[in-house]
Amino acid sequence: MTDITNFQTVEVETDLLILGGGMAACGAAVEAAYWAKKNGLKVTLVDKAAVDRSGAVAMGLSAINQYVGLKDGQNTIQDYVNYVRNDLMGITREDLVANIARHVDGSVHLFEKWGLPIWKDDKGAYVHEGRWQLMINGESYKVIVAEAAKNALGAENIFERVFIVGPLMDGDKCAGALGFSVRESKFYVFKAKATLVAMGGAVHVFKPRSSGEGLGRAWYPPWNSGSSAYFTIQAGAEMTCQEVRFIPVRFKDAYGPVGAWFLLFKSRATNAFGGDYMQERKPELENWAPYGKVKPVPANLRNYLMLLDCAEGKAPISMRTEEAIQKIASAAGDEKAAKKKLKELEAEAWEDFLDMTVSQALLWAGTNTAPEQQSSEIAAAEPYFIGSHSGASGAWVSGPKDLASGEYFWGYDNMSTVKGLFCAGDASGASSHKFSSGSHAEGRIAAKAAVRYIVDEKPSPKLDAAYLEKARGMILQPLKTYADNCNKTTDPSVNPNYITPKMFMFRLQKLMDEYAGGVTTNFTTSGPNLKRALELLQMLKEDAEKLGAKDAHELMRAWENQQRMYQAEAHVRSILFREETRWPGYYFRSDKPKMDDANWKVFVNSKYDSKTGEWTMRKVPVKPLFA
Ligand code: SFD
Ligand code: AMP
Repeated sequence: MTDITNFQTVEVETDLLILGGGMAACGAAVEAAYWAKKNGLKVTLVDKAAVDRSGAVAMGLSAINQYVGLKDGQNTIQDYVNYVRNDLMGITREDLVANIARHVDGSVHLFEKWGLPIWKDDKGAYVHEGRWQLMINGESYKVIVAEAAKNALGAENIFERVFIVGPLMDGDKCAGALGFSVRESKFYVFKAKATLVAMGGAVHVFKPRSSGEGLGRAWYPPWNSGSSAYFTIQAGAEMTCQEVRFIPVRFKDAYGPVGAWFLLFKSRATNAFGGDYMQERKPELENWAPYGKVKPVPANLRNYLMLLDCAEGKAPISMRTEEAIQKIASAAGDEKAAKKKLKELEAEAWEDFLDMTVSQALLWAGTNTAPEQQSSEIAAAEPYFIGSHSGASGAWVSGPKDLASGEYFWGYDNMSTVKGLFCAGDASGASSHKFSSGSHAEGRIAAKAAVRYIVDEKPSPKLDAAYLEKARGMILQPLKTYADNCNKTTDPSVNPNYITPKMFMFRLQKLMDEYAGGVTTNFTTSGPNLKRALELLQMLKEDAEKLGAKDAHELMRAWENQQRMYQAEAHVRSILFREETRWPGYYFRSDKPKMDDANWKVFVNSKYDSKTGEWTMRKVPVKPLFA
């Protein structure tokens, strides 16, 4: 049990505060260090874990999913913008996507320079998985990217294993962040002139498919708990696309990636009767025109066609690995060449998982799955909030001066609507398909702008001692609640005076699953269900004050789940506000089953007022950058 009276308050003063240590934060660190040196500024980075292996890339990756190839003339920025616009069913901030697209190759070239092995063909050209994706030997991807960030900032400016709870406000400006160590009894106050939020997306807001011991097994990392969303929501930043969740189709139960199979190996997925849903259900795509007719078919529509098969009793769905491997091998030439190619493909298939989803390789081994001999089951995962992949949720940020205007521009790239608060990676919204490389590039963009903001505006945040004391009390309260009550029952995990973080999480997940379109309802919801979800969320919010935590680790869990709860509320309110179904395959509103371009080809933005607890919602027009 942790005694809160022993908690020391540590104050750290800095110029630029980078929150998170993932892809966007590491990009930010490298860029900020360069500009900070020129301007004599201090940069501090805070990660809840260890930067070497934190965030979504902790296990490594087997592909870099965004590479535009501008130098070689492979593609144009407009090509990438078109791809993202189509994949998001028309709803995207093209200025933000273009800004990342014009910088992303630079990040990829840096990765290679720092030692990341990118596959090359006989002529020395990058091996593409698909049009935008490069194959890598990425087991140590994060370690390599982290090393550069750490070298740039210096160990003395990096705080690891410090969990950030929320913003430190100076009136309506962001003046830093508040958090605590998950190893020592320390409460942290980070005072900063500018703050860059890059604490990833949100996992485990919905009930996962995994249960029991496997509960933590998810596609995206369960330790990304909605800290970015909570931070920006509480700071009063306008949020966008909170309805645009992502549901990835993955190899079932261990969440192995499908990209290499579909794109590199050109595999098909078929239903239990051998039918190819992408072919058999093509006419359905007409209902979602013009996006249903584009190539590639948007990710949510690919999901949707598969889910229609499942709803008709045609599951399980299988990736036809054996068919794809045999086809490529036999095209290699005579029997000897085919055999050699088969061995090569077998190795590549296993490596694809070993590079980024080791547990999928273990599951294949444990189930005697030889991909060259038999197909393997795939399924839609549970919903995730991830603005950097094929979802779009995040803060509403300013675009760059040369590409953005009107409602899309207010001075500094990637600054949210709160002064001094910048966002990148999963934390910034409406600019999907940045993935690992684009998140790194966006971190660089945001950090450069944040330094410029500090130099131009010379902010001098003021802190109020009473405000800090109150915030400290609130953040540490779960420890006190537990300590005061844990001896009142024989089993401390069951106690009428507090709720444990895990039980709280189960309650959140159950209501989101059943009312907000989780796995149980085949991703279907409706107005009445969403209203019920809001009622239950309100009661959960009241009970959040009764969270109990036995130690610093549980204190982190307590706050992670409160962060998830706010992400959940933003999501439910946004789906309810958008009176149409635009992304079937991600979610379906049964009471508004059609897409309505006339009224809803707009962004749904939301804003929370932490003083009144009120949310406001509004539509913002989608303005194309390219015709
Ligand atoms: O194909 C706090 N991603 C893929 N990207 C690719 O480019 N190629 C792939 O092959 C990809 N695939 C993939 C991917 C992710 C995962 C999990 C798998 C497979 C299995 C996506 C990218 O990884 C993703 O887009 C970026 O990493 C996003 O970057 P960023 O910086 O927004 O998030 P992060 O890297 O997860 O970092 C978050 C950081 O925040 C810290 N943090 N720190 C302090 N206080 C708190 N409260 C905090 N909460 C979180 C984290 O520790 C971390 O450092 S494929 O299969 O899709
Ligand atoms: P994934 O492994 O599913 O995350 O996919 C990696 C990349 O390939 C992402 O950019 C996906 O959008 C893309 N992708 C995956 N499957 C397909 C597909 N069937 N058609 C087009 N693009 C795909």
